[in-house]
Amino acid sequence: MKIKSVAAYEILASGGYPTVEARVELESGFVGITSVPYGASAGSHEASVLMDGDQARYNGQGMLRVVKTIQETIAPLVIGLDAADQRALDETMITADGTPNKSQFGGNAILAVSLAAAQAEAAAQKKPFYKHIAETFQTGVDFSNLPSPMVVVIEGGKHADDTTDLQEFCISAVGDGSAAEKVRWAMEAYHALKKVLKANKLSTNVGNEGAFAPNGIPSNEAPFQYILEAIKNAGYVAGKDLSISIDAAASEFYHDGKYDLKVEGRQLTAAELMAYYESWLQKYPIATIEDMLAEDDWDNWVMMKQLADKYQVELIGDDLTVTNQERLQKAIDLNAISAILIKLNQIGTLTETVDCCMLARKHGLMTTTSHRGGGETNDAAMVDLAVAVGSRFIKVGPTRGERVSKYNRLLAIERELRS
Ligand code: 2PG
Ligand code: MG
Repeated sequence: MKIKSVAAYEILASGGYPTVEARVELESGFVGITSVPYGASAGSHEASVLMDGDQARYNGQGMLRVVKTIQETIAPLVIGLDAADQRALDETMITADGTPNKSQFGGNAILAVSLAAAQAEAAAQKKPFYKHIAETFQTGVDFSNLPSPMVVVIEGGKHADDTTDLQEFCISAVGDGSAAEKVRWAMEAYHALKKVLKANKLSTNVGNEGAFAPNGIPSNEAPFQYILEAIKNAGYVAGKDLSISIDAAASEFYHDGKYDLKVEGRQLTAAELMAYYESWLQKYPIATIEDMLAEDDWDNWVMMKQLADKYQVELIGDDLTVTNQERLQKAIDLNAISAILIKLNQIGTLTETVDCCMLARKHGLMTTTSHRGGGETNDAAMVDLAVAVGSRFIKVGPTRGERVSKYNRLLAIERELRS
């Protein structure tokens, strides 16, 4: 079905700053509407998130330029194209942009149109979005295993003030059960965690992603104890039903060759940091670890992978790999990761995102599809993507509308598939 019109709007994202929404209408009258998120601790190799830079509006973070690019430059390129040929549509935009990181149009502009066109085509074909993605790219996923929740429960780093240097501590459902049951287990443990934090005289205010961001936490290790206690208090078995996942987002505390753990007043070399991590791997039921080292510290990533293998923990690349097939291929060649975080806006088109997931799958790497910490919207396309490519987990915060919309989408997909 041919694209008839493309419109774009400046809307608000969860952080109170703008993002962009695109609306694509097909000649048949079917419509797709999508908004795109962006990161707070974005990797430097990600597709560009173009902002206006006009300090008179939204501290320079307006989206009027992106809206204009979509309406005046991208729309004429794609109007008349067949929305069923997603690959050709995305390639048209990539080629016209012509830069390695989509900085001409903005990755946010291109992704908004890419996803809105895909949603319009799914509507035209009267298919749920995950099925449309799976069929368009022949992912071969049969939906018998839906992604499990990886719920961010404590956040620090760039997502909150005066708390852990590590960015995220998550509760991941690893036991057998339906998606609805797993969401419930993880959320019950999250609520139990509130009591544990209070008992330890820590604040239960929340950070960017709706997870607890306890000020004055004594160390980067303390959350493990609190989470273990919470899992137990909620009536679950750590390591069997629920496990711990962490995302260090280590690029954010890497300065001049050292890893600066402010909360502990220590500056560590990569080797010292990995020895510290190993003490955690020995003690705690950890399922996955992410971005434990900086985004270009490749040699140490290789060492970290050996450590992860020793303790049978999945090592996820995020800022390292940025949903980019070239960086993923390098990580595979070096044996630097066993898993990859997937974020649509890191690369900027649906086609490249699915291709990256398929490359990971071909090499036996699991995928975890993720929300963003800077600005999210209620758009839940990331969940349909996760289902379509067979991601093991979706990583999303536990509270606030733009986070629970993702879990609610997962529940809706499960209801539809199992009814
Ligand atoms: C991450 C993400 C999501 P941000 O590092 O995995 O939690 O954070 O979107 O800020 O990059
Ligand atoms: Mg990360």
